[in-house]
Amino acid sequence: MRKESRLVLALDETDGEKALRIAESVSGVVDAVKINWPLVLSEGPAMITRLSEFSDVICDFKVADIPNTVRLIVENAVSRGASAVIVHAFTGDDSLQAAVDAAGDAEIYAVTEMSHPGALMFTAKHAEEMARLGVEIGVDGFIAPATRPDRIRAIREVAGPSFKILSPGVGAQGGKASDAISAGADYAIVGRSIYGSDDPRASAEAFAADIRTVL
Ligand code: NUP
Repeated sequence: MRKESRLVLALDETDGEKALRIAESVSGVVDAVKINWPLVLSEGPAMITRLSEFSDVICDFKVADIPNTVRLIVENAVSRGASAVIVHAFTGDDSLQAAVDAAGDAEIYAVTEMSHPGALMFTAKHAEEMARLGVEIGVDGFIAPATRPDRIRAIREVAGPSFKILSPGVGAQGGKASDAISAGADYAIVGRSIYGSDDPRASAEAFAADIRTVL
């Protein structure tokens, strides 16, 4: 995955044509596009392949299942053009291992603590343990919350310098991209504040400019 602007677009726009237009307009500004169930369910998995023509595509499927099902999902996403797949780590070592084995040259990112308030109930309490498991198994990186930069720092401490951290929760959820990067994230993930704005490219450029202030 490219590492220039350190910005990843979360493309949760459910209108396929609009999503493609936005992806095209921000290509070159964002390092990757992350898609999630809203777009895939409304427009079909062919969107993975179509978007992969513009940039690296991260499939945020937050896979949480038994190892065989994890393998089937990751293989399918990668064969359609995904450069990376996001999986949950709470499923344990065998499921996480299955994701890494199935990914081949693609990357696997494991969720640690999520960015929303409810994350404090369960994922936050086990975030460091999940990061340790990811390090042991050899995932490529972690998802950690831009809404709580101190928690990005905690995950970075566990992961060390060689694992990537992608950080959602910027903009609509209240986090700041430059704060996430300063706290140790490699990339900030931004959704609604870019794809929902009147000028997604200008908005992406503004987030990229904010990130540049701390690089
Ligand atoms: O902890 C997480 N928080 C989060 O928001 C893990 C995620 N994968 N996400 C995703 O990032 C979320 O599902 C959405 O696709 C994106 C954030 O979008 P927005 O709040 O910037 O619109």
